[in-house]
This record gives sequence, structure tokens and C-alpha cells, in this order.
Amino acid sequence: MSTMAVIDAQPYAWPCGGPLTASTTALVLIDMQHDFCGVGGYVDRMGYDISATRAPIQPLQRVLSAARRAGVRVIHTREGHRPSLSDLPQNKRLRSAAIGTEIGQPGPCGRVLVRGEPGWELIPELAPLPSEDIIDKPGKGSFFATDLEHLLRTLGVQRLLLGGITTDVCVHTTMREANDRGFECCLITDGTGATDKGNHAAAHKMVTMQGGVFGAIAPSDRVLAALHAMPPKDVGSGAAAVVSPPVPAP
Ligand code: C5J
Repeated sequence: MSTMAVIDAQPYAWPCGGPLTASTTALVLIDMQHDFCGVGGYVDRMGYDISATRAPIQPLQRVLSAARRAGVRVIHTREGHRPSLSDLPQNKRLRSAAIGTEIGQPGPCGRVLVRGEPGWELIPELAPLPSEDIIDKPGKGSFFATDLEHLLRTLGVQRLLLGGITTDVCVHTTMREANDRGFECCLITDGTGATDKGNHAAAHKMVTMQGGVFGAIAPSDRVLAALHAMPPKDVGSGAAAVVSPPVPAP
């Protein structure tokens, strides 16, 4: 008996309108950048434990590999500012300065959260393929001041699988923005990480209130089961043409 490409998610089986299809689904990996999970990066310098923001790397490697194999489009986002800092709002600069990690100022990984600097780079473990789009964003949400919505509508994508860091900040903001725009979202629980355990758990719980007010949540093994149940998509379809090697379970 074949398994249906539906995720055994909470609080409802996802997606709600029928099985997963590659052409209508995208995997969005949010801000898997050195500044958020690397030694000497922004989060590390703020004094938070980067093991929590590194925790989603392995689950996401497995999901990324399965999504590519199934022909699901993959989109990566990066939070960062222009070297001129002309897109860095005063409130963001001042509050980061007040805690000693001013955005735009030099640190061990270059200028904090500035485009082109080593800290701003996506981590090599989840490196994009040349065929995959990268959204550069100045804010927490991936829709604010970017062309992400235009890209998704043009591609016919209606469903988003979301992973990345941090759960309670950029992932949640993006999920809320997407939900309001009518995209159906599923957050991969162990594919997200936060600087605070309580916020991480609360951010997951919040999604499930009111019958799934922002969408649904599921651990990566359930997402993988659904992705593996999808038929492989044709290489010429416009989605990822190169398949990355499978990532073994730890
Ligand atoms: C933050 C993010 N926390 N990617 N950014 O400033 O969550």
C-alpha cells in the first residue's frame, strides 16, 4: 500500500486541500547564516548558546535533500543590510548597540549582519544550489521589502514548508506574513531553533491554536515521510535539477 503525500502534522494533516504536490510547494529555509549559528557571529556574541540555533542543521539537511529529490522548490533567505546601512532602521541599530553587538559594526565575522560579510553568509551545511533562489531581506519577515510574494505567485506556489532560525523571530514573522497572504504553512519543529527554549516551544504551540491559526507544525521525520511518498519530479520542470546526496540519520 502506498503512503499518501500528506504530513501527519498538528493540529491537522497538512496540507488541508489534498496531497503534497511539488509544483505548488516550496521549502523555505530562513536565515541559516553564520551570524545566527556560527562561532563569533551575532547570536554567539550576544551571549546565547549557539548549540540551540545549530540544532536544526541536521534535520534540515535531510529535509533539503528529500525536497530536492522530490522536485520541491527550495528558497533560502538571508537577513542583512546594505554596506551603506541605508536600509538599517534606527531602532534596530540602537537596540543592537545597547547590548554591545551593533549591527553594521565590525566583529570577528566581519560587519554584523552586513551583506557580503563572512557572518552574513549562509552556512555551508545548507548551501543553496545555483538553481535555488535566495531572498535578501532587511527585516524579520521574509515578505517585507522583498520580492518573495511575487516569486511564489509567479511560480504557482501555495504551500510553504518552513525551517530555519530563529523560531520565535524570523521564522514566526515569516509564517505570519505568509499565512495572512493565503499561503498554507507547515513549520518543521526540529528544523527550527531559537535563543530561548521557552520561546521556541511557545512559538510552536502558538501556531496550533484556533485549529492552526498560522498553519501546522510537524517534526522532520513526518515531513520526510510525506516527501518520500511524492513521485520524483522531472528534471526539466524548472525546480531543482541537481539532487544532493542523502544525509544519514545521526
Ligand atoms: C533575529 C532572526 N533574531 N533570523 N533574526 O534577529 O531570527
